[in-house]
Amino acid sequence: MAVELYKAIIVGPPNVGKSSLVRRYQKGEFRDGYTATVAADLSVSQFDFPEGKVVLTIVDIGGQETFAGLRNRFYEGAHHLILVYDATSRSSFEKITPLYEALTEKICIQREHFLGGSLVANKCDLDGELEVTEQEGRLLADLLTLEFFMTSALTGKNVPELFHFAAAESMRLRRAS
Ligand SMILES: Nc1nc2c(ncn2[C@@H]2O[C@H](COP(=O)(O)OP(=O)(O)OP(=O)(O)O)[C@@H](O)[C@H]2O)c(=O)[nH]1
Ligand SMILES: [Mg+2]
Repeated sequence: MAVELYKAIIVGPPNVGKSSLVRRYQKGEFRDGYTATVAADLSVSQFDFPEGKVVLTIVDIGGQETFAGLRNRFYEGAHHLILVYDATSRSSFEKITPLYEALTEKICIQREHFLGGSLVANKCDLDGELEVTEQEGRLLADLLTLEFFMTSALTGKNVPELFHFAAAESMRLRRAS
């Protein structure tokens, strides 16, 4: 059976939980402490669909400003974009639109060959501390034509669904093009 290879990039401001989402998905674990991702981390996941196997490379890009110049290098050739904010941080939500615009401006992620993506509201386990409503998140996702997920790397809520969508949507969009 054919194997299809896709690349997903996971992008967002620092400290929103990008690496934690990947760690939860890949290893089924969660860590409390924060270690900023230096430049980027790569991992690979496999998915079995009725149509065939998908191998998804997940590029987890460090959000710190120091890596701003480097980031563009990792965008190249991406099939799927996962944009993450922290639902307990209004300022992280406000950085999503400029980040999205910067991404789409780059040669490698122009709308016509940039395929699919999701907007992710992470840290949804912190009920009492939410600074961004679900409705605001959904509105922005609609505006940017992204799927919307409310996740928690701590509890694992919607984490498999997020990465499964990335693989399935990459496959679907390639077939549709
Ligand atoms: N309560 C809660 N804390 C979380 C969640 N996800 C991540 N965290 C915490 O948030 C902090 C930042 O998580 P990281 O995954 O390192 O954030 P990041 O987006 O990869 O940060 P950069 O690599 O600097 O871009 C850590 O202290 C995590 O333990 C979550 O879903 N719920
Ligand atoms: Mg990280």
